[in-house]
Amino acid sequence: MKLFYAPGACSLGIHVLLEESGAPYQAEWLNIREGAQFKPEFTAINSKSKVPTLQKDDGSVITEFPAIAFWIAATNPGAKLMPATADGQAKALEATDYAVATIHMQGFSRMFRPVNFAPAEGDHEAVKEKGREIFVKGLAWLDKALEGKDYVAGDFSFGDAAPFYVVFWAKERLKLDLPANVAGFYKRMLARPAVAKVMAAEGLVAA
Ligand SMILES: N[C@@H](CCC(=O)N[C@@H](CS)C(=O)NCC(=O)O)C(=O)O
Repeated sequence: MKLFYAPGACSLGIHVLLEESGAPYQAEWLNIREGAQFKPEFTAINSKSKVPTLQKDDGSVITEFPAIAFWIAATNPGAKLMPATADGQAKALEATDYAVATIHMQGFSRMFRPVNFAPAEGDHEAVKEKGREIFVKGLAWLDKALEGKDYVAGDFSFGDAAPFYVVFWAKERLKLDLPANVAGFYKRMLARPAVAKVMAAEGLVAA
């Protein structure tokens, strides 16, 4: 199985889950800064031109963070990445979808790619400000979701991977002060051997 990733991108969460799963995998750096995602060699694998992309050993491909995260948890039962109850599974999916679809795609993307939301340069500051507002609101939601818990579904699960990468961006890229429960979650995540291994493999440093 092969994960196409870019260092510090949202694929970081899937990289962590693969490492946590114990399944054998290969991590292939796709240089999205230089446009490798648009080259025919890659679009033949994922026409969406995005990481994370997971290519299974039979050549079939899974795209979209939530789908990949769910599949890794479902196919590696021994790693206990899938919460045992329907309530726990719903919590894991809820946190994954909110982190990817709202905090990342609506918040972070507005801050880093304002042109995708407003073509006129004069509107970019307002777009960035809206993105920051969405991002900060997202962190506040996550803080509440983590109240009295170590991880979003109680025990560590696939549902922690997407919150992890957005919190990594909050702390290391946006230099935001993390709310208390989120700060505790980030510290616990960084202390996990699989996370430390992936951070090192991607050349990432947590301040
Ligand atoms: N909806 C996708 C989002 C993936 C995504 O936005 N990936 C970014 C990196 S964080 C990417 O590949 N960007 C390259 C590009 O847009 O050209 C998912 O859930 O996997």
